[in-house]
Amino acid sequence: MQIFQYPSQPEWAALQQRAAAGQAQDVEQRVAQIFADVRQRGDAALLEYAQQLDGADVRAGLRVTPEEMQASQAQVPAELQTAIRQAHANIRRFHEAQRPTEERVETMPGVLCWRRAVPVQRVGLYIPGGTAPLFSTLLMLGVPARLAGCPEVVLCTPPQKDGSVNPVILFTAQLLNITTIIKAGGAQAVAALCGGTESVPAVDKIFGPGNRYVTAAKQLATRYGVAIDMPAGPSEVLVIADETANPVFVAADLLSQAEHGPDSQVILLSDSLAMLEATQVEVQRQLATLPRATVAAQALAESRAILLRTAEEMLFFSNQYAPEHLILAVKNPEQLAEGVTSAGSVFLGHLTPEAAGDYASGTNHTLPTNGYARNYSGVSLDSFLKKITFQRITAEGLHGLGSVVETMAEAEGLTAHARAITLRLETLVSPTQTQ
Ligand code: HSO
Ligand code: ZN
Repeated sequence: MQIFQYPSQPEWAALQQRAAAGQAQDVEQRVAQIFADVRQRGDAALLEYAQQLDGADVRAGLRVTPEEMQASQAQVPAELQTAIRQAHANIRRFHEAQRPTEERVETMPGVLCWRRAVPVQRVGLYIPGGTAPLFSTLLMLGVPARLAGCPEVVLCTPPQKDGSVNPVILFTAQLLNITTIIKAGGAQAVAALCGGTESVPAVDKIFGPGNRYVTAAKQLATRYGVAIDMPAGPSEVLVIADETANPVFVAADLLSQAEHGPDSQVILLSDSLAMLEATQVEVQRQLATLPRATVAAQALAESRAILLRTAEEMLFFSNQYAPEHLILAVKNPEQLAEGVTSAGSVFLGHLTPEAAGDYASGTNHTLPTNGYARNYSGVSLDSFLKKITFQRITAEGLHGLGSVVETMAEAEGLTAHARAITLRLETLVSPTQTQ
């Protein structure tokens, strides 16, 4: 982790740069082929891709059976079951409080307007498999989907080599009452959700992280009128640490981000050179004992430790960078937090690691990366709801509002609009007449 001392403002841009994103053209082309294939051949294509890309034979059925669901329970250690249940409860509690309450508003006498939150009817949750199947992500997506009341929730996850699905994912799905589970991964799963196949229901919105292929496929899905949660990119953390921070904790936080992937982004800001140096030493010490040290080391090679002059300067830097996760390892975190204008999720104080939010404190860990925290929020209950507006106008209301609309419509040259009012007003005898 290289230390940069007091870079001048013009040098900041380079330090805030993320690794070149951009989809490789070959990925896009391959994904487009997979899309076309799945849309044309449906399940048959999914079976082939499972064989080819996951090395799994799922000819016995693309859908997880109730028996498989039941069997998963026994395969998850009791301690892990308890932990997942606690995390589930906390995430539920936090997201339940996000339920919007809306009033009916009488904007003028007799003009009543209101809004109702309605769940997205069919949602697809994508959970990657691989070396680290993120069942925690299933909680983060499944809990708000259920609270929102989405009638159809479809889970797609790649099969393991033996054709089964990771039992912890199944256990978590059961907890969430998700029963439509498809053994399909990658771009082919996204393609299936987007339009449907014999075994896979079509959905209206697709959520969840994934590799470059999944990301490209989600982007393609939007062209078919299917919404996605947010543009995805490698995970990232920015830590602001003053002289009161504990380098051991700070190093652990940086490493928990770095171990996610070789392209994870890690930035440390401090106004104390001693803190940066101590953390640098500590990172190397802890790295040596990590099972995913190779991955973390790759991410750290691209990471930066930056010495700045004041808390204000660090905050300014962070807001410009707009990190997915921001850790405020400082003496007075509440005060600093007030000034945060761009970040996905913020962790205050020395005892609040990002890992807590990644798993179990209650907040969502599906967050905007790649600077999107400037204009996007993380996943929440809202991501699974649409707000429909309603209105009803009485005779009194039409008398009050009518001339306003007529005047504006005429000014826009839209006579039929004006007439929609005028013709009604003509039928009304008195302002008190209702309906
Ligand atoms: N830090 C990841 C979420 C995660 N961490 C899942 C552990 N498991 C992206 O926010
Ligand atoms: Zn994490």
